[in-house]
Amino acid sequence: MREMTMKKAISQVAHILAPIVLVFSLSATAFAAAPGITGPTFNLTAQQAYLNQPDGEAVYSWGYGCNGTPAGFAPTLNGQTCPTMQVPGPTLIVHENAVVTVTLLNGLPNAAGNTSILFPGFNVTTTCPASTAAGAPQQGLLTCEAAPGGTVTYTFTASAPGTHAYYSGTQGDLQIEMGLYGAVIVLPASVPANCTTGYHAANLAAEAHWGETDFRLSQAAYDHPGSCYDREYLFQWAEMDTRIHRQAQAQVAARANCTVGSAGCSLDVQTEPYHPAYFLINGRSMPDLMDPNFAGEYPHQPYNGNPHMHPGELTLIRTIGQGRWQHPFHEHANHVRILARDGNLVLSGAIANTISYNTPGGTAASGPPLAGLLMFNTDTTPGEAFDGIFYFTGRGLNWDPYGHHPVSSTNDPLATLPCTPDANGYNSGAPNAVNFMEWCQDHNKPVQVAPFGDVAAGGPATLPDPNVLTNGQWYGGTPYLGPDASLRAAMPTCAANPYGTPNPPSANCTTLLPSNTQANPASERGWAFMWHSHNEREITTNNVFPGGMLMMMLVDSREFVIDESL
Ligand SMILES: [Cu+2]
Repeated sequence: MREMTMKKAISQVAHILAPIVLVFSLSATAFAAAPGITGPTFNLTAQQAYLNQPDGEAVYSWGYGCNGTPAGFAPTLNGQTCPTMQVPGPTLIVHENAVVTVTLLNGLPNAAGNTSILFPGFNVTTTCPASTAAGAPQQGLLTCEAAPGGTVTYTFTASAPGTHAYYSGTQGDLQIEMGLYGAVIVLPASVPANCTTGYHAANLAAEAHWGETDFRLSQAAYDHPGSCYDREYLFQWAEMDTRIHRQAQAQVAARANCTVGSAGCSLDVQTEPYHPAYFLINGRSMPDLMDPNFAGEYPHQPYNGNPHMHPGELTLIRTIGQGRWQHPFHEHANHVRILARDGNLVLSGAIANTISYNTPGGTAASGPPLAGLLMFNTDTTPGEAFDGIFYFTGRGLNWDPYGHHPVSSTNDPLATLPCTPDANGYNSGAPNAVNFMEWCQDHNKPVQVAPFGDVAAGGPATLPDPNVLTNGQWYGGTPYLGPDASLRAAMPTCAANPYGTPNPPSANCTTLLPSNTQANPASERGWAFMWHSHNEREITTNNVFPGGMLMMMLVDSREFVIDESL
């Protein structure tokens, strides 16, 4: 009963919000990638600025940014910048064994006091700066600190590849909450040979055929044959309690330009009880996170959350819990195989334990086998990172995702594409085809029941009339992938099977448009899946649904070019 009421309330809110959501989502098509700056020398600054939220709020925050132009950006994306303050901080991209130097300038207001950075998992060396004349201590509880206006330098060797967090080591309950956190990505020194064989080779051939650019930072996440990947994204999860931010803002204003070290030149912000109102992925809330990387509307929130992938691509999901709460991150469409936690590969037995096995990319390898869990829900844990491998092929749907059918028709030439199963059952030998990596066992199985299906027994489902699917751009759309998807999704209003020769779809024969969550290109015929927090409270923005930790993942059929530079 209570649940019913709650659902009703949510659906009413959703109805009221629908026009607003539509306005927000009519932005340019956005893609994601895992953008960052390259080292191994980084000059960062900690500064204050305002973070934009979809309800119109601009929340006073602190963040790390670039102190000067960085050595480089990776990958190359449109409009890339490194502002003096951003949340999350710039992603620091380095190679294994590099000697990394990070110099931090404390550009926070004087009243905010000292600040610092921790690099958990690395052996950091640092020489604490001499105390300032004002007497501010430079040796904090956890690491050397920079006084307001001062700098501190940290040096460490990027001893092992993987995804790591960095964050403030000073007054963490306040400074991390205010936004002082970011990611370090360490790329392996060498790439395992099998990353360019098997399915990875076929994916590269498909990419070349369709003219797609490779936006990966590497071809493997680790020095391990089971860690090759075809695409990658980084997601940093955190939440914000605006009462803390407002207190900090008011106290900073009241003590503007106070003398460092003098009595009263400090903050006394209450960080408990904790009641976050904003739930962020990469510093943005839904739907803002689906706008492009480096979008001008978010000068201090440059990183987005809008993953795309093609069927069969092994997608590396780098995730860090940067907030104070654990968040149940659920990736719809498939489970996630955990590869590593905090840069530690999850292996079975000793490193020396060597067996022969097949990698997720379909190639033979030998070495210590991976032992990570296959997870329905991948919790983010505060301060902890995980790397996982996700892929989607449509296997097990029990219908043909491309709408192929056994009745050949000149009206629908793509409907006769072949599907030749490899040893694993996929159409992997056809990198030039729209249905590359189709799961052949479901080939030619239409989704619709007779008379609209093409098999005598009908398909597994009857499609609804499109007239009932009027939820703006937030509707499921055609059940088919590919350039011909809307043509294939003929509705029960059709007088006859539109693909029965020789009739083309008639005027009575309404078809479903593709599944879209934004004003995506007309050529995009993908499926959208929600990737979100499974805590309903966290898919709100300041208590209004939908918002918060909610992004859309798009599976785009192979002919659609995923351009992550946009
Ligand atoms: Cu879910």
